[in-house]
Amino acid sequence: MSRYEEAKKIYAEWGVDTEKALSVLAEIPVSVHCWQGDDVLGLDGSDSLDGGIQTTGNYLGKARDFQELKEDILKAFSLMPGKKRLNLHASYAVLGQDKGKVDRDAYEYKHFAPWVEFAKANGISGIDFNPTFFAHPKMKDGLSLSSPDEETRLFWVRHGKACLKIAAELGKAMGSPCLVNIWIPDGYKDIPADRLSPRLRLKKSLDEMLGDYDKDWVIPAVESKVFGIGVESYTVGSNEFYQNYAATRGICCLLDNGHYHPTETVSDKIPSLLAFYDKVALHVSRPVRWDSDHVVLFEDELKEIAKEIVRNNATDKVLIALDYFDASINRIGAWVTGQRSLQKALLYALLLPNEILKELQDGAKFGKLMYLNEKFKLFPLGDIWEEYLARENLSSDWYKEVELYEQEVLSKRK
Ligand code: RNT
Ligand code: ZN
Repeated sequence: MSRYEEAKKIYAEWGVDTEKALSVLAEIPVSVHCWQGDDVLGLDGSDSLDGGIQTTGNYLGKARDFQELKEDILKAFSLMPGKKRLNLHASYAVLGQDKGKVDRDAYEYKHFAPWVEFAKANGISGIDFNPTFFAHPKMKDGLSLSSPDEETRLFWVRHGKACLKIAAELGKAMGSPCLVNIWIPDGYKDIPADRLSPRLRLKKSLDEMLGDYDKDWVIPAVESKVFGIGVESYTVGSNEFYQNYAATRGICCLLDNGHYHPTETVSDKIPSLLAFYDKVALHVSRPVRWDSDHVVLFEDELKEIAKEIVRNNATDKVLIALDYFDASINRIGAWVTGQRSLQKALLYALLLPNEILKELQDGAKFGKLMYLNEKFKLFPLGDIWEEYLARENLSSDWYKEVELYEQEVLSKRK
């Protein structure tokens, strides 16, 4: 009997259907961020990052243009199992002749059509989109949508509107609604004299931006944050601000698991929001002591996040995206490791006897619940994972491909 067949029997004894788990896993879309390939620089002219987010490291082979980024995405995607969407930032506009002439408030669908062509040609199942409110000269004193300077604020409102229009086209072209995630870095390094006015301006800006968008093809979301480097004392787009905004405007919250106080967990926030919202969006990241955006690993909190998605039958309600960027190791390897970690966590959750575990909780059999949870940690997940990879024409020996690509392609980028 193969290792898979043996493992299948072990799980079946607890009523867990491994075949079902494998087929469900293969269909859960994961939106893979384009920005791991070039340290979040984008293609529209910025040469450094700001807004309290940082990449550290100087590993060879960063993608320097559209062509290289596409090549790298293809290489990374070829090593990732499961259904993939592509997550783009507005700063990845392919401007061509318009470079230096057209600013972010005037970007159009045509600047992203080449990405659609690329996505369609390569079996990518959808595109998601993010306005880029950072690393740009029109950020004034670190502020965008909350700026007290009306010209600045309106520039960024126009950028947001342009992005929502582009997103509608992206959604239609891909035949799948486009999640538009709004994150702004706006905040203050030190104790503010006025915490309310910036939030009122942000609220007004969002209302102006979201006044008219294509409800069939666009899913707007707002991403809160507790603090960023250089903006430690105050963040305009806080958790309370955005949750209330989303609830009153009928849009979606996006939870990034690097954006809360260290003992708060996004796994616990998912069911809290599912009690009120049809959809919840995620940025899966790995914060190490702060919102460091380390490569996602198969860790406990990731498993808890996956459990909340799977056991609440929310695989079509929770819109999963990845958000990490490491410039200190091979970027393709980083990309693949993070995406595979998430897939492993989803598989782990799909292979739990969730009904039995719930019954134990309801019957207050907490000792047995603990015993079973611990028992399942050592079940033969690895054998089911190998089978999943084999069915996706992949294997767990993938790093040699990364080494070869580094040798043949990345190391030649000087
Ligand atoms: C920043 C947010 C945001 C960005 C990306 C690049 O803290 O997490 O989602 O990481 O938009
Ligand atoms: Zn994020």
